[in-house]
Amino acid sequence: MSERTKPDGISRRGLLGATAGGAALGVTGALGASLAPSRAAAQTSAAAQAHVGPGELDEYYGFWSSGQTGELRILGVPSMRELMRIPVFNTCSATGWGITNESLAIMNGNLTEKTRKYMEANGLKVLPNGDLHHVHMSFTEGKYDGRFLFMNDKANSRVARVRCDVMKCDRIVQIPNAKAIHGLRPQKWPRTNYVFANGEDEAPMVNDGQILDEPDKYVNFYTALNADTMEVAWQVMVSGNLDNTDADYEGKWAFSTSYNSEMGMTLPDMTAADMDHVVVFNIAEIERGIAAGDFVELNGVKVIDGRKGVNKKYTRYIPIPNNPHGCNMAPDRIHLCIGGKLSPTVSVIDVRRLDAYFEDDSLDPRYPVVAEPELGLGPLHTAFDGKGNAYTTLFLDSQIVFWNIERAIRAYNGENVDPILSKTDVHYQPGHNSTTMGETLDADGKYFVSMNKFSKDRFLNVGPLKPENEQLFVIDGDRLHLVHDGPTFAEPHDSILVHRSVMNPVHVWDRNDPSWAAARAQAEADGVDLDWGEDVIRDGNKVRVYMHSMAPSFSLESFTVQEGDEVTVYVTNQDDIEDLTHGFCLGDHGIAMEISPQQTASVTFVAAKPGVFWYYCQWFCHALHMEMRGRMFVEPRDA
Ligand code: CUK
Ligand code: CUA
Ligand code: CA
Repeated sequence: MSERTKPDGISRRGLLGATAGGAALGVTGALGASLAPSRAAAQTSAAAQAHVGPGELDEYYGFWSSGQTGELRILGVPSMRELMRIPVFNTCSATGWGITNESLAIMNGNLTEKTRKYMEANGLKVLPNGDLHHVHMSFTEGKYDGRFLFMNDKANSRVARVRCDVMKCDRIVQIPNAKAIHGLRPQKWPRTNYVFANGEDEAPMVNDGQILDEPDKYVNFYTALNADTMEVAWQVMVSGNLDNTDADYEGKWAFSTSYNSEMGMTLPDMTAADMDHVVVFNIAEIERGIAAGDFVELNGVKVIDGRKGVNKKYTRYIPIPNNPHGCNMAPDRIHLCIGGKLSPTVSVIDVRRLDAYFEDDSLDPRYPVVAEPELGLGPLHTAFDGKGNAYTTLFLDSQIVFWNIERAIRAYNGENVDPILSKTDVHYQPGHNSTTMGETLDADGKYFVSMNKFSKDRFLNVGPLKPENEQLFVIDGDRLHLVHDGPTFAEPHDSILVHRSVMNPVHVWDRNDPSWAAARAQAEADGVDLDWGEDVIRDGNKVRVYMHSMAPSFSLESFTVQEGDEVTVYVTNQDDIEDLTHGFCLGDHGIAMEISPQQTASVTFVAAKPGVFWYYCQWFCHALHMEMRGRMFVEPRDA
């Protein structure tokens, strides 16, 4: 959209946006009233720049975490149109995620033994919830490489991966030892070999009930996963808890904020100290330590002791005020920005000072801190424009503060310069923010998104539960022009904005895709053609039903099983036309699934109810979509 100016695209909506934006911007900055007309003009042209007409394609993919909904969402930016929802830690009625055998294998394939036992005791086929806070893409040499997206589940201590070729989750891993995986980042350099994941909740190292209310025996774990195999590579035991994490642009360091260095168990205790810390992890030293056997094995994971003062080769603790939160590496490759949260400051760490910091014990504990500008109340997360500037969300002030890193360093060194370039009101209480390509070396400073926790009066009232609000701005020098307010259901937590040139998803499935390898192996064992077969195979009280679909029919218009049989239905969609998805929904059985072009999906259930049950296609596919159905006959056992 950038190269395009569209005077004809200026709509009533654009002009209304200009009015609202003008009002929002009018509150702050040293801009006199005389500038108002030119500001309105800039706002109008920003609205035109961000306008994406019907049928036009967006310039950026926005990958959105959904917080407690547990899914990943894809938005088009700048239109902010929601393009897709990818179920990950949730279950999904439309796609069958959490219902199909293929999804259950992914969701349940890497759970801890304890969780398995818990699920069994509670009759759970799947953990039904997740809390997906952070989504980030795989990197090659500091740039998005379009291979994978990685995301966390704070609720059940999991990490998931989504394949960018098909936009489906292919791996979910529950992390042993660590509790409440919160911060998550892929390694940026030389490529994403590791995915780093923070455990937020403190618990005994061996959490088997022998130790309960003895917080002095609690620990926390920093986890590195092998991004290719999604196996846990190693963990580091740390002092204090862990909140957010990021990695540098050299592959040398990873960082974590901790708001509970106190190891407090109550709010007053967690906020007692003026200083908490950022943990710096020395990746090469940790790898050397693992190789040299300096670890304990805990639940199958090699754990290095990186607690404060134990082995200063592995970790260092930089004192930071005060319950720090956001952890964001700038694309200048040098500066790490830590949001102070209870402190009005952002602490800037110069990663070039870390080698000396690790080597020389006599250095001041705060030696790597090179700036600490006071920016406003409740600084949480920082995004970057690739031009040396930073945008920090101020939760309590409901503002975005735009500031310059170099000026902040000069001010820290005693010069009389103000690092703050502007402040912009947002509505209301922003948590994360993101800029186009902003967490990569390709940061382009075009668009800015503020993800706000409250919408209050911003939309029609929908009852006591309100949507949250995300706002899109065009970046124009030191100004942000508001061009879009968009309500979101729980919750616009975090996002990354990826230029569309990075992405190249397929249009239909490849029949050789590994997603249904188990179905293919079973079909081969049954002597059935998975692609085109229509067979009912009886194997004791197990029945396997194979069929394919071509609009507008299933190749089996009926099949018969007996009451109590364990039935598996395999459906292969033989349509290969783009966008011709079929579904399989079995009435009164809680079974539904998506079968996209050239895909195979399967589902297993016990036919516990004798009678006639219709199955039907649940994705609209054809003029005779309603007629795309068939019957399952369940014969009574004693008949
Ligand atoms: S944390 Cu929520 S606003 Cu989970 Cu990314 Cu900062
Ligand atoms: Cu097939 Cu609807
Ligand atoms: Ca604290």
